[in-house]
Amino acid sequence: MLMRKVPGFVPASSWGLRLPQKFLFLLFLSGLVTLCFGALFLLPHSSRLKRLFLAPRTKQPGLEVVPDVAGHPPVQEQEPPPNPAPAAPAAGEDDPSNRANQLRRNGWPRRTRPTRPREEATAARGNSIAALRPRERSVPFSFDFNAFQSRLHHPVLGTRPDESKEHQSRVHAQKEKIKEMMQFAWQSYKHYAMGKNELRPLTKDGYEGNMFGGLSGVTIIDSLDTLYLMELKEEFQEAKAWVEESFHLNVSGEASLFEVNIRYIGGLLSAFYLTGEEVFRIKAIKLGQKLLPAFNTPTGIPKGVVNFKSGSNGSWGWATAGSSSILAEFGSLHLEFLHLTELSGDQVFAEKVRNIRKVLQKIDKPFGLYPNFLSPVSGNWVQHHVSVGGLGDSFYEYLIKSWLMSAKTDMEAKNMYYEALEAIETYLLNVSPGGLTYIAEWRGGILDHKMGHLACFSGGMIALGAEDAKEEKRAHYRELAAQITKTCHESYARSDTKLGPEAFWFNSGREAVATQLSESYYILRPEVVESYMYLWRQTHNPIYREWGWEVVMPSFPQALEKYCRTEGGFSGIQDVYSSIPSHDNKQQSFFLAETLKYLYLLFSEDDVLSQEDWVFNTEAHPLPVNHSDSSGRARGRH
Ligand code: DMJ
Repeated sequence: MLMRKVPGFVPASSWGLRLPQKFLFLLFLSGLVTLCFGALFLLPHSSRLKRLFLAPRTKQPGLEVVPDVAGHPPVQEQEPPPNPAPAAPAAGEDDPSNRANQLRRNGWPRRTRPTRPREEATAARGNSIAALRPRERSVPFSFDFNAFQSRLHHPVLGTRPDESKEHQSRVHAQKEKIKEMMQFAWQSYKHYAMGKNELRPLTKDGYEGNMFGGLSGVTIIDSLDTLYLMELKEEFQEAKAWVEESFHLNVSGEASLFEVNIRYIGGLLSAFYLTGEEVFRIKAIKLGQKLLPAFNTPTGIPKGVVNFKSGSNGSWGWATAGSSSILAEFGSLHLEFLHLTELSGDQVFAEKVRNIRKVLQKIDKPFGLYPNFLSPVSGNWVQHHVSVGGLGDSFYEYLIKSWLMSAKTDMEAKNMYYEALEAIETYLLNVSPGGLTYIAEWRGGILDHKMGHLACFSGGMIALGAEDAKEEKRAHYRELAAQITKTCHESYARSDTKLGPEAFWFNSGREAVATQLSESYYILRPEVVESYMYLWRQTHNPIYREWGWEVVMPSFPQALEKYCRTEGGFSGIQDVYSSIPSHDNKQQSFFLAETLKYLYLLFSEDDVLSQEDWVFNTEAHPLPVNHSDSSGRARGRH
């Protein structure tokens, strides 16, 4: 059909549009498309959309952190952490005077001075500060180290004994042996792995692991105070030089809040309190600041993983499918964070951990027990699994130590500790048919009759807290501490190597032994000798020194010296019931921080790192008690 041209008439398109209309429509459409793309890329919080539209979901390798040392199960693949939500304001956050009062009430009065210029603070102490990178130097606050030292009741390393007599004593030889082991562990690490996180003694190299967000040298930081304590001066200087020159904080990986806190921050704080070297104080504070994004949750209960680059946080995939924070992790920050506030003048650290307490105080506790999994979003328990071993352990430890570190003024911590202990005794404590006392694990009312190696610290903890319990409970707690420690000793004594398994059971006629190979390994853990040390200091019963020596090398060499010492350093073993050692090729940093330190202290006088002046964090780093009196009695060497 012929279409007649009519003037002024524009043929209609198939949609019935004329040309100008079509043009306008296309203009509108292209504007819309541009707007949508702009929104996709520019609007905040668009990462989920981007992921959804632009790429298939990929694995986040960095989030697969395996905190094997804390006895946690292996980590599953993680969801990327959600965008940080604002932290709930801590009590009195908006009112500074309120804040100071709260701190005082919690037994931690501020002894801070007005902010001084950086140069002055720098001049105040040594040359170490010069080695810091410019960005790491800016902590505008100083701490009066001399005043702190004068408040100690004992010289840090004790009163020097009469050397002529001391040298002949057996105890002196035992101490020297442990010192030699430390020297060997340090030299091996230095030789094969200096600067790496830990040593692999069989392959004679180092490895970084994936718990520390790209931070290096955890063995060095963990060793500083042990080297200082043992007066290994040259080695201490090597470690310090590394911290000054090579310990960089500008890293950008994903880290475990708990592990960085107990090992790095704890190690640096102790090194500062022992030496007064500014480099340790400043690096501890800077690192503390890097951990703060973990607390950006609706409740202020921190998540377990912090991303140093983006400042986002996340939970462990294995912790109830990524929905929980772990009691032992968020419950083991209090000691270090109070000291970060003390040394920085910045209240933020203390406020974060006070808020954790507040949440825990408010929440209902099943039968007075604290389950191991808590949602940082809702502030509710996620699962009713209770344990004094892995996942729960150092939460209880930090309650009694907060009380002690506050010079016995933090009543809240004291009450929480004794109430928790009472509930543990009622629901978890058991005695085996063979008469061994143990603390079982509780799953919503059902008991697993097993104790982990990690739970063996509890003998020492209960001994440490016995003195401040109600009068009528003191003797009972002392006895309980002794019984639990005896059980843990049995778990060592019943193995071929005289070293204890990772977990041991009390069922089907078996007592204090592992029931499968997967629980039979020993990774140089400290908890059993830690308890020997506390029990020795409380009772002076020689059995604890005997048991401690059995771990090193009893009459015929066994245990650490025979089974764990290799040409390239100390190694864990796969099976404590086999006298042909199969090594795991790891010299854990806590072996130098804790196991060797507690052994050394077991054979030292009580005034060496005296319990009157110091508490040990859960990685055995000594932190000072907050003596508020200025009438220090410390004399002699420091
Ligand atoms: C250490 O890192 C700490 O003692 C922590 O509290 C638990 N586990 C290891 C040692 O076994």
